[in-house]
Amino acid sequence: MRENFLWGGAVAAHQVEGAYNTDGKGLSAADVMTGGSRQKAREITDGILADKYYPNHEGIRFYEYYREDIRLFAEMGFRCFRTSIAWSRIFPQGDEKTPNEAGLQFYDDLFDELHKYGIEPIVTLSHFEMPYGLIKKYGGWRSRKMITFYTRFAYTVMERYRNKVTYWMTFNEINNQMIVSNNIYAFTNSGILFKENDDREKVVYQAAHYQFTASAMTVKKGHEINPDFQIGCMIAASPLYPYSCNPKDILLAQREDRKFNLFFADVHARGHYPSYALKEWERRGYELDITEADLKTLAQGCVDYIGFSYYLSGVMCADPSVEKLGNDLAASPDAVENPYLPMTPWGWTIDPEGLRYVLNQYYERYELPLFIVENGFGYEDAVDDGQIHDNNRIKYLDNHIREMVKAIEEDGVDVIGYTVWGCIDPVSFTTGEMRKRYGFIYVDKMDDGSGTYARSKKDSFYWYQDVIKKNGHIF
Ligand code: BGP
Repeated sequence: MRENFLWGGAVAAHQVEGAYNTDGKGLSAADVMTGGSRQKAREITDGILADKYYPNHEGIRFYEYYREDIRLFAEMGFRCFRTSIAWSRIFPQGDEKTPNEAGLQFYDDLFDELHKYGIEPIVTLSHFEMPYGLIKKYGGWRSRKMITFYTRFAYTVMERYRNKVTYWMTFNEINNQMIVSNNIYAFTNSGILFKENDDREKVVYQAAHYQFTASAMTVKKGHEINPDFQIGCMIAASPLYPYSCNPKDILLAQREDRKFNLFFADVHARGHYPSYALKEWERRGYELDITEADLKTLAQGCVDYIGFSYYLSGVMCADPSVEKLGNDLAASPDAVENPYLPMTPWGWTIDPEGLRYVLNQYYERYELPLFIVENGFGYEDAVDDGQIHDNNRIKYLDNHIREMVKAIEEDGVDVIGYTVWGCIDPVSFTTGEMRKRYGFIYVDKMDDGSGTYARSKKDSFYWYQDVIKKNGHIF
């Protein structure tokens, strides 16, 4: 383990801050998404409708409570805290020329508060919360103009916080949008609402190309602003296993793993398109808007590290007689259930060894430092006489940390840090619920927005404090 291993927690601005229209903030993609559940998908509405409930508008009022919350993070011994900068606080509509000073000031105060306790801020630039104005006016990342707006935002905040933030990530879970079976991922990643005649994958590849270009420009400029900056990508790493030793399953799993996971890391890490993707586009007759200048830019902006989230794994099966999952989580239409793994009540497989697997897979492929910037257990906690005994969460995290330590100490993988997702209960991204809780800190807010917003420590709070104290050697 690195001595200065970055133990901490992670959230995103839109899932915690609230204050959705305070101090000049504009609407973001997350502000037009209603509450939902595992059974009922969140709706994306055309602006804000009076009769709908939007859970991100209040978040958990972190905008108001952040000092108190950071004090609790410090008590756990956090060495870092990952959040995002809400783009729409800085450029409320997205296409302004000058930033909103009140928005910039908020993050100055937030980062200062973290540094007061020696907590390193880890910043995601775009985490599912692009300005809604850019979606309405330009169709989001369908438009090349987004490169200009995004880089203006990125350069502004990198200049402003050049001495306060070292670790950056350009786009959260950029590969999610490859799941085109519904609109939520393309909308949250790229502000794209699919039209009836869209070839959805083509639309997504085009948007991703503009994002890769913007990301590479950001990496390059970031290193000019401060050569110490560490700028990474952020991938939702969900390994896809073959269902059997039938070579058809092996090849299918390889193909789908590339498409849904590795393609995105390949471009960020290597600075060019992999041959398998170029062939795929050729076969499909895709002529994307990719210029020579863009390709040069990609080559000049390779990331310093690979940040990734890890929650679950999937299984690919080529045999048509085996029943397919056919749900949104499955990503690929050929995904089937894994008979060896349990699932959370939200249908996410629990696979600690998969974490060791992806750590090895990514390290071997890129030979770059890795940063596990999300891993966590979404579960409905019971409050028992003011106490929250979240043993399931402790078990989940414990098992994952053990596998990470094995990857580091037995396999030689270089890992920078580990931040637990939703270290304080956030609004769930996929469902908009509060009941799907992740935190070490409980927030008294319910799915309908009721509650006092009071914070209390769960049993996992003390457990994680001990993990950090022992630098992960908990066994
Ligand atoms: C990732 C996102 C986070 C987050 C997490 C858990 O996809 O980066 O924003 O919320 O997953 O997902 P959920 O909140 O839907 O349980």
